[in-house]
Amino acid sequence: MDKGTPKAIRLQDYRPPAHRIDRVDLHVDLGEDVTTVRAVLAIRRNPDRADAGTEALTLDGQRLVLRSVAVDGRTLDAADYTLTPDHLILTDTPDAFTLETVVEIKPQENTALEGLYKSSGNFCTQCEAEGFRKITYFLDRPDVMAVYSTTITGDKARYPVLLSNGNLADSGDLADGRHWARWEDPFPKPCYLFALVAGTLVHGEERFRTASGRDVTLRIYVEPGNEDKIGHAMRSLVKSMRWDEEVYGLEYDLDIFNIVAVGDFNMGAMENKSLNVFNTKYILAKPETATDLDFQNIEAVVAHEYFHNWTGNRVTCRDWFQLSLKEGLTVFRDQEFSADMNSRAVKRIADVQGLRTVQFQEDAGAMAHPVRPDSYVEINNFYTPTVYNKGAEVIRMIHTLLGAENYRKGIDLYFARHDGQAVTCDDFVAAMADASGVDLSQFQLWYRQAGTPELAVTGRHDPATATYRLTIRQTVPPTPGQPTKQPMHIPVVVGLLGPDGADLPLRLEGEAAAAGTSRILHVTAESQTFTFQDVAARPVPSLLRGFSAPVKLTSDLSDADLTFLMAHDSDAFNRWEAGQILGGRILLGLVADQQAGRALVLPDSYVDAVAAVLADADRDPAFAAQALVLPTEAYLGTQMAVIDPDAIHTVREFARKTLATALRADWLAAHRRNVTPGAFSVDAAAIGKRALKNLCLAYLMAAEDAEALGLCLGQYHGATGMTDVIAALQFLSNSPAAEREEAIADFYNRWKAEPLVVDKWFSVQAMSHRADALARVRALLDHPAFEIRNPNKVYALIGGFANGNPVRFHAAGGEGYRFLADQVLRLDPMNPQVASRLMGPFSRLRRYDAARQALMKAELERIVGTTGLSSDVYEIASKSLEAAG
Ligand code: B3K
Ligand code: ZN
Repeated sequence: MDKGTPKAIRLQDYRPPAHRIDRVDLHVDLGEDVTTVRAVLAIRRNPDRADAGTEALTLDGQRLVLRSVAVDGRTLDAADYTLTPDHLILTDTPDAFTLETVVEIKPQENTALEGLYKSSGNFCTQCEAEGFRKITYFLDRPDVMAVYSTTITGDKARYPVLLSNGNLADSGDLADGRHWARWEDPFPKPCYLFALVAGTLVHGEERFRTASGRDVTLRIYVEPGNEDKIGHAMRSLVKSMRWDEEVYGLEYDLDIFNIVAVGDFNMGAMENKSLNVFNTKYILAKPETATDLDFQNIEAVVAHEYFHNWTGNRVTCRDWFQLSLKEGLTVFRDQEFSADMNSRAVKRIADVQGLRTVQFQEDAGAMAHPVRPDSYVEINNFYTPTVYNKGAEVIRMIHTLLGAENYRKGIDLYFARHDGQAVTCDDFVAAMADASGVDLSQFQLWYRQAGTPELAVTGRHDPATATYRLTIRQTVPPTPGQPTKQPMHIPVVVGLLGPDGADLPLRLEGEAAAAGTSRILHVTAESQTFTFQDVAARPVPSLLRGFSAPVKLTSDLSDADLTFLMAHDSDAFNRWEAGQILGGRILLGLVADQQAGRALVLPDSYVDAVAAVLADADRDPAFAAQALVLPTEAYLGTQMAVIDPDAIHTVREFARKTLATALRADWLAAHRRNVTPGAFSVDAAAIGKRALKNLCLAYLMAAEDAEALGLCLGQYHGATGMTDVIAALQFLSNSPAAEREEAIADFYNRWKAEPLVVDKWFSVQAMSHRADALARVRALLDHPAFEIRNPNKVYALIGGFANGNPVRFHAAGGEGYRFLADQVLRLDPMNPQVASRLMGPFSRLRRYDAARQALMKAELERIVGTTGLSSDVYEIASKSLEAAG
């Protein structure tokens, strides 16, 4: 590190700010060389910090060229303040005063894409978490909330559109071809929600009338040429606004809601007050260029950012440790919205798959942290699956424990208490507990303890007493900094299936009557037994219905029990889950065979179970498409003590091929039945049929025969929608067929004008399991369409290889590791956030064999030994090394 080893920030050190800033008037003068920012701040001592006395005012500021500082109109001499690379410090200020600073910045040189930067010639901002300090001197922390006005001045021809938060108050023309606009945002907000956009943009527009009759203008701004790809995002926005009124009673609160889509963006999108800025990936869609998954992701991300207007903006976080207060809650909200708009079961399956692969891996690695972390070096490293997705599971569990009605009462109380405030996760839980009367004290451990809890369940039926006893044991594994854990409060939703497959009424010991056929068992101790009455014959338990808690569950269910659940469970999620458990068990058994050099044999009973799901597939094609996917390589890895990427890959491919051959006629028939002729549509039914059809094609291609290849090529050349085109290309990219290279070249030529489609082309090649994948990825770094400064390109090609191609990335010689470390070091000086986001696989090195660990360690040592490293990359590399021992 150039600045010495960066220091950890700790939750326990939190203090309210010594000063408050009530009002901000920003004047941003945009230039080609230099942009000038004049900030007029109304500052006063914080009355809640009587202990602060006359503490100096320490403003954050980075990479700013300070031109002047004035207090109450009096310009200060350099001797009157202290300037450091990160701060502007003023002592002896009045109790309340106006501070005016003028700084210069160079957005066109900002490759980190944090603060004010340029994308395709347009100005835009990204301030969360700590980017506002790169725009002006400020108290850059979320518990400082102010009312803003923003006046933007710029060249009218280059930047005809000038946008900021709130309502447009005034605008006008100036001499020399310049113009200006003043925006006023009446709602106090933390500076991370500030936004400014200026450029040449076109927009689509819609009107929305809120439940109480406010007329809102909705606009989506894009670069010219993309006007035809706005419709789906706009419809998604309207649906989210309506849903939030209906389900949460929350209405939009301003007259304008703007979205701007930009091509260079570090993450998915940003919820700036009334001016959301999006990665183009989550706005632009038409069937020719976007897949069904893209359409669904757009709907979810548009909703997510919109929902932040209340959960995040109106009530925000006190400090960044509380990030899950807004992110976990808002993810839960967008998941439920998508479930209501589409198939609930299929949505839940997809979310759980994501959680189990990505978040469970994080929980088992060097970066494991609680939903509310205790400390961080670089906050940008904590926008994680744990904070977002496990955080959403925590809210979901609260919803389960309280029930929908009490949950809503809790939400109402939360807003009644905290609207306009910056609060903590504890405040949220307190509102939930107070409104419902439910005791959540032990439950709060979910915010404090890292690691995935493990549940071991055994069942015993006693025909003599007609009882069924479920014994549940819980353990929470140690994680870095948390060697021992306390038992958690885990809601385990269960049902019991009778011999005919129907749900039994559930009466627990001590209860007078049965209460429902699905109920919550409150697991709160290390070991507990629950006894069900009136159970005449041995039932099959359906455990953790709907994945009611983010845990790893093992049980003594037999293969026959699982097959029974696959056929009969009334809980659709658990029908899928039973198939995954069975598939996982069989594949992991084969992995052991492979490691021991034994021949691989896929049991007939498993082939029959898959055949049964396939035979029933037309009833719910979207569900079947999920149920027929074998557990992923990443998921299988999470189930092993030491991950063996080669054996996992070999075994999974073997199983795919065996199923492909054994059920060839069935795959073909199902494929034929689900080819939808006629006009292309992206409704749920059509999406489901396409998913099933492409799954069948994937199996058929695994058999590597001429007929399958013919079907695949036919689909590649004949399809109208991107879902089918890219699926065919993906299967071809894994195939030994000579037509592979032709198709890859053809795709690029067809789509080179569409950057988001070219990203798919990079990913498909990066994730091909063919032996030459890394060589190809290296060559593609020099392809004219690859841009190292564009995050989407980096995530598609380098990220696609490191995260989406385990067998090639973990090649025993270590060349994948060397490649990733080289790219991290190349990217770090340009864009630390993107560099750091590529480091994920290294943080899990302890999960691999000694030889791979040593190779990864060597790369991490090379990274840590590099001078001038960002705190982002330094934190992940050093923590990964520490955990490696
Ligand atoms: N709140 C932003 C994420 C900001 C990430 C900063 N490194 C997007 C979202 O979660 O909605
Ligand atoms: Zn969010």
